[in-house]
Amino acid sequence: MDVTSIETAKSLHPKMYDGHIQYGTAGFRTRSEILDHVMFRMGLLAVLRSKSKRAAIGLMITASHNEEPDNGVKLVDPAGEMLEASWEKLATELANVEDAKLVSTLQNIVSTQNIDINAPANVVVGRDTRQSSPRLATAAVDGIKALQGMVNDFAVITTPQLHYLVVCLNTNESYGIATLHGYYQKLSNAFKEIRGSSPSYKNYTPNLVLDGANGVGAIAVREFQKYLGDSIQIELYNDGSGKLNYMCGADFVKVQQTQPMNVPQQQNVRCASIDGDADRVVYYYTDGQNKFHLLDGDRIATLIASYFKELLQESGLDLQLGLVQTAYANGGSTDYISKVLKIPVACVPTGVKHLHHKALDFDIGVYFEANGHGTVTFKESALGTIRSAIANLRLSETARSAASKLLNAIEVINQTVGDALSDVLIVETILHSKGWSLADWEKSYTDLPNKQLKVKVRDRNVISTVDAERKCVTPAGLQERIDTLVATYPRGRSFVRPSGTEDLVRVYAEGQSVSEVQKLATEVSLAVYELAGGIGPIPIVPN
Ligand code: 16G
Ligand code: MG
Repeated sequence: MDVTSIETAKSLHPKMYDGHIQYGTAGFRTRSEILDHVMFRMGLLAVLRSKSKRAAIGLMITASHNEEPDNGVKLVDPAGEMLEASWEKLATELANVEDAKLVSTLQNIVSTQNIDINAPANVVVGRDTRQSSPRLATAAVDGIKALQGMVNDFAVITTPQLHYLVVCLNTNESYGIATLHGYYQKLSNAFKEIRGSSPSYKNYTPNLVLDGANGVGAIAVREFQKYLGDSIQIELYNDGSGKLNYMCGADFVKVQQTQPMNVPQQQNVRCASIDGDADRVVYYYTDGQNKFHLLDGDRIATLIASYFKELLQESGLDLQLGLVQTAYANGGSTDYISKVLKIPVACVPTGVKHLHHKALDFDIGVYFEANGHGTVTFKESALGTIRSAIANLRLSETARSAASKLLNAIEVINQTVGDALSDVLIVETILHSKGWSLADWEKSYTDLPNKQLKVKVRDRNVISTVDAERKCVTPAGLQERIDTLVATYPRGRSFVRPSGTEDLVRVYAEGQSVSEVQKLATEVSLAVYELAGGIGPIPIVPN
């Protein structure tokens, strides 16, 4: 290890912040002004991870849907997955040690992880459009170079594009070409292939209003449109000229259940919102009575799963299809999946890594968080089975054509991580093939009214949960209180969990009517406030 080069670079990125910061569900995420030394150190850690895995590692600078002054960083493992949990601990340790202990901490990681320090390292760097991102990218690059890693800087890209690039580089490009051109081309070619020459069909029209959250996704959408040609026309709002994530974007629309700023309110027009780093998407429309209708991640999951189920049936392929959700999934969707679609459904804790991991258990695993983050994973063996079916001339024309459609749909999907733009293309593909408007799609099941609240407490870690976050075990007595409250509401359900991205506790409630849900959410929030050390104003609906 070249200690002099680390010491020199370190002097440019001294630790100026005394508080403790933690690598959470989506990496480090906090106010951008305290992140310089963290970025530098994550550059160093990415090199060690790359050496240890003998593969390219991704480093993405973004705070996703957070407000513009925040920023963050996450590392992406070789197969496009989130950083392995044991390394999250190393990341937290490295980010918090005093400058004087930086080198010894690195040396410790090298020895405990058996890293060959002379192995090559390749770090793929990307960043979002935040003002602080170029400065923080420089800090990360300084870290990578201080440990003699190779920097593959793609500058401003979406988070899912970074995941895609990492996977391409680590699979000798068998997954796709490791350039942005390769990304756009792979997805758009497959999309156009399935769509064929008739973009309109029954109630489906090839026009989409898209809210780009004033983020990096807006840049990618403009680029995408060039590749998509006439197959679909995307009308872009919040295209980057306004304030990032401010009253717009997928998170705003999902939580507020309302139209984002600047998107014209027109009746029965198909709209979608993506988030600040383009890894989430939700759909919505306003009906003839000016009522707002949200089609969130649960809806997208059921749409995709039902489409795949149909294609599997038509092609006669015996592949196991499964769906993965979190506690936030609407009870209406879970009932529909298990009782109507009859597809196995699993529930895991919040955070993409949990969903992704579970999805890999199935031949075809559809996973989505209600907030619109999700994708589909396919086992290599399943792809082989589908390819053989296409080539098997003894199968009927219908079966082979269904298998082909399945393969094309797979090509449209960015399997490496939830990707708002790829998700838009797959949703558009399915709506087109069914000839559906959003109202047609919405008919499949009814969402139960639901409400989310936030409660500020002294220490959110006093709340601990089990059963995929659906039950809390501490503080004592809280779960009993929740159970008693929930029991008084027909179809009532509620759970609480400490946020992984903000210093607060989240409360979720659902039930049969809006007024009941608001009451339940407020009552549960008060119970948290009382039993988990609430501070600040007492939470009540609306949040
Ligand atoms: C992060 C997660 C997202 C999760 C959210 C929950 C990733 C890449 N992102 O954004 O999946 O829904 O955190 O936030 O894992 P919360 O813990 O603050 O509710
Ligand atoms: Mg995001």
